[in-house]
Amino acid sequence: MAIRFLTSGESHGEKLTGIIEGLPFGYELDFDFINSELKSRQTGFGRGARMQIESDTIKITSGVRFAKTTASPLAFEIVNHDFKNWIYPMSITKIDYDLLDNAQKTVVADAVASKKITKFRPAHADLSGVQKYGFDDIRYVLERASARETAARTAIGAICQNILKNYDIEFSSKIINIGECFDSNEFEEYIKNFSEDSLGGSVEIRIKNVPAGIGSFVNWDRKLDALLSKAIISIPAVKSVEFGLGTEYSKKSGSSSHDEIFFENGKYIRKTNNSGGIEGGMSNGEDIVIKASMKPIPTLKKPLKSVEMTTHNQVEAHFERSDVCAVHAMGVVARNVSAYIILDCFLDKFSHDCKDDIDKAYLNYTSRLNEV
Ligand code: EPS
Repeated sequence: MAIRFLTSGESHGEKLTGIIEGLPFGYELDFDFINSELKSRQTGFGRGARMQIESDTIKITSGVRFAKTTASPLAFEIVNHDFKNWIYPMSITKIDYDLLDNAQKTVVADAVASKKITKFRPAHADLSGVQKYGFDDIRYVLERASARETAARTAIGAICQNILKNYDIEFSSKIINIGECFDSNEFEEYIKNFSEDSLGGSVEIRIKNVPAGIGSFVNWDRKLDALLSKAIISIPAVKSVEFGLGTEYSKKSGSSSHDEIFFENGKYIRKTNNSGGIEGGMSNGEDIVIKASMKPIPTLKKPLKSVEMTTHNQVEAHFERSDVCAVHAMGVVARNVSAYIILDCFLDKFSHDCKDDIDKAYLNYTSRLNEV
């Protein structure tokens, strides 16, 4: 492991914070690009009203000087503009009611009480989270188990993409399906039909120009597909990750599915890419092609049956403002967490602490790849 990161932040707290450690010295960052990835994560049909409140931009507070990485830990913040509406319910300090007059006391107490949640949402972290910690308020779970945190992971991945662009490594994502709809021209209309409900879907993430040999066949925990899977499955609501033909492989014979190897114009090539660019836990030089699928968002306007935690009465689940569909956003997050993994494995391969040395190691390696 060459790099690591940590994020913090609640959905309606003051801000998200991230720290990335291990970035080499000397990579120029394009702040517009990082912000454009953050903006893209906020778009897509089916997003809720929250996205009109936020306008995510990164504020880097250390680890960068004159727009270049310094090799020190890179820290950043993304502000939650909605926090101004949550100052009392999300207060970091104890609320000292003795300092308030009677009218203020009522307003503040009502604001805090109105945000307490006691009805579990099926398919959310709510119930298991409360059982795990013994919370008396589901909000403790909701705030951190929120997809809001993925803004920080997107910023981290965008920084990684920025660095990998120096080696022509490119990331993209596109929606394959939303619910039963596979026609991109019809996604908007399809989602409108579910405005009282929610929808999941699948995306394809494509990574171009990763040289062969990134990752490892030697140890289980350094396999590139294992690492990418872990990064993507940890995005809220993602339930499956596949590479290339993925689950379709299980229906095929070896002779009808494996990618044959050729040597043409001085290069090793494959004419098909059923493996999705990864063989034996390593990149093979073809595009890395990943399919990630997410379940419908658990928060529903017409809630499902659930239980109220203080009475154990059968009730309808909690509803609060939410998205109907976040499949596009999931694709943006997925390509960015993939960028983090690719950079980590890339730096394991070309392990140096500054750009000039990494450039030389990369050139030396890629120029001998077709000599074997
Ligand atoms: C989320 C609920 C919604 C989403 C949020 C994730 O927020 P709110 O409850 O404030 O309306 O918009 O996603 C984001 C804030 C984001 O940036 O992606 C949830 O419950 O997980």
